[in-house]
Amino acid sequence: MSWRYPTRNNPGEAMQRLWSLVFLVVPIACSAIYLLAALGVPPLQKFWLPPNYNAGGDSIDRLFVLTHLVAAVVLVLTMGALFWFSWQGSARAQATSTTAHHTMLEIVWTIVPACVLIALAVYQFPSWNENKLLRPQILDKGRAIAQPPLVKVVAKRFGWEFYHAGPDGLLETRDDVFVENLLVLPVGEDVVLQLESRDVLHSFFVPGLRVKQDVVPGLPQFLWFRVEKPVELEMVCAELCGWGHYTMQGRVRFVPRAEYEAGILVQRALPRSGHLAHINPPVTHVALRERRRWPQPTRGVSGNE
Ligand SMILES: [Cu+2]
Repeated sequence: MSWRYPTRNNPGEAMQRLWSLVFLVVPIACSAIYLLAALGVPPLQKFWLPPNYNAGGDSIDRLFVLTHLVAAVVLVLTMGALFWFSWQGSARAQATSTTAHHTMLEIVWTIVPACVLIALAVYQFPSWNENKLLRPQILDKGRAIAQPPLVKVVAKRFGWEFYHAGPDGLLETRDDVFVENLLVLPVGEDVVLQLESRDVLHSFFVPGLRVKQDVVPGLPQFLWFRVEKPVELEMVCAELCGWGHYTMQGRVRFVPRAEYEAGILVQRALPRSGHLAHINPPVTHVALRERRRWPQPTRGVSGNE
């Protein structure tokens, strides 16, 4: 290949070369940032996912990495081709290609991505089963039944209500314990949550557990996970649900079973809107209380949010 430097005869060539370089430099810079974030290099590590605490989250992480590797290969190939052809084209801007159609090329770039997507879909079956289909089971009078939920999570504009099953272990009974924006759960066992919405679409997202589930009005959902050590994690709403969507944050705290049960008993003695305050009160409580004092939108005016 031979290329010419810009001349008076071809004044647009320099600009075309500049754009070719943009196609090369932008993906390289983005990929470098992405790679450094994945490797945990500060301060870029905050762009990556936090550590995973859910046993079922490992398969999701493997799927995440594999999907990104596939996407990286596609990115390098397509951006490389884009750079190469635009650079070459800029050197012979006046030349006109006679190729309008290439059947074999189109067959290849349709079948190869289709095969890759099918392979990814098959690869994720076990993870989907573990995290979405095969709810943990318990024995009830010698019969295996789906494990009942321990907490009912009610999403609303703009916050989370948590109804913890009381000492009877059942939901929607008189001994349920209500806590707002703080979900307390036991470690070392499978936990099932029942998700409901009081108003619009929300999404229950705990990055540290790798769980994200849409919460749909009128359609209770179930979600399960297992955490092996005490930890407190961030919880957010991942569905744009209105003006205060960004304030819809909560905490999920995993404590030993004994501490969980003691907390439930203490909580039952408190007024209905109290918190599990004796369990190492979090700093976030102040912020969460403040948030509830925020003005609420007037009824009827907020329909288009
Ligand atoms: Cu929301």
